Amino acid sequence: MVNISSEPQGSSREREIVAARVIVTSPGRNFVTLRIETRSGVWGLGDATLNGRELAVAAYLEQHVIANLIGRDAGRIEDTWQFLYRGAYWRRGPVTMTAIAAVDVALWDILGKMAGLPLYRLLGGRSRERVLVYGHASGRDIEGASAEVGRFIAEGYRAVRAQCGVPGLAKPYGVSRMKNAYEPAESELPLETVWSTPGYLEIVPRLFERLRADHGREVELLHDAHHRLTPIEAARLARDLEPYRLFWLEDATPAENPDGFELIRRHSVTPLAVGEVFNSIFDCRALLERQLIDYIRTTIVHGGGITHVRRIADLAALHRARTGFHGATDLSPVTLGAALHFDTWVPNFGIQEYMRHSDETDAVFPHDYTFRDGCLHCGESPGHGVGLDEQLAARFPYKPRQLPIARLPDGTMWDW
Ligand code: EZ4
Ligand code: CO
Repeated sequence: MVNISSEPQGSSREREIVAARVIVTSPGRNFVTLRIETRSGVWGLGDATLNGRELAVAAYLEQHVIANLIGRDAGRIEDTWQFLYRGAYWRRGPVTMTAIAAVDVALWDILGKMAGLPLYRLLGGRSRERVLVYGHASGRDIEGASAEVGRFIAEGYRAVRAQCGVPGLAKPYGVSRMKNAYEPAESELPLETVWSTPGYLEIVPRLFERLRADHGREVELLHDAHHRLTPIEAARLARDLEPYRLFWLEDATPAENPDGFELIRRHSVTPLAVGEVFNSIFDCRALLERQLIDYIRTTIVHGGGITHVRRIADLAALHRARTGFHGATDLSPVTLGAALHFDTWVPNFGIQEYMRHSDETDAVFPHDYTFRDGCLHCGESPGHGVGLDEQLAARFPYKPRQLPIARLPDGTMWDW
């Protein structure tokens, strides 16, 4: 064995993983966090939250992963990733890749703390001064949505996602009922919502026409169709939205079949974003290689961690696609912190989604990132800069919650 005790990041004995555990907490919504500890006492955190399926990932980690981590060198991040991915034989899938991501991010956090460096510096240093984010505005009607977009602009946002109610539909995706942020996983069993496409295709172009009239051309506007449209319907919407110059149209149609995006592309130049439900580079590959999308949304927590998502970002860069990480509130502050370091480094950054976490969530996960002038700024503390107050976390026990489902008016199961 080579003597590596003089390595700046501690000796291999100091880096040995001696403990790992899963913390489940629900400060307003459920979060699963993995905490890995080394012999030196340095510890790291990784997010393992998979909305509506949280305990599957917790069990995957507790029952099948943690015992494999004990005794390993925390500095061998790549080897640990390959061990968990290749070694398990059963590859990919949201549960597996979220569990791997939790380990990966916790190890990067440990590496940063041992090196005394913020994560973005480990990745290769700063590529930009700030991280452009977009917020979520919604309203029951066009009027309300436009007022809400105005409030975001007044708060300094330069990019806003806008959703509005559809006449005749009680609960369309993305429209909050109260003033508080939109939180879809709000019932123990899935809430049944009704979906109908024709009214939606009518109102969305009128919403954006109004938003441009009210708020001008400068603000970046985004929209999420949340997998509700068939490819030809998505093509129509993308074409109808062209005059309003969207930053992107998200999840225009389900992406299992990349040919759907080919069809949209043939008809429209509205930029397309997709990938928040992807979990590996293989989900992204055809869409990127065939230049069918402009922004890739696959994020650290569901895409196997930093080690894997940076490969996705590199593949995207080959095809001039940029990152636009998912950042809804079901991605914990640990993921947001790690994402902001990634966003600060990655050369082909596009935008970062940002839905503010609740005050309870922020208290349970103290962090050093800050919001200023429509942008987020990662902190300078070592690692990803997000902690966990376990005593406080224990005061918020897990609550079973599932995402809603959507059916057509005749009862046919549809994509939510
Ligand atoms: O529905 O994160 O762009 N953001 C979204 C989110 C997702 C939730 C699912 O867990 O589409 O609101
Ligand atoms: Co989305």
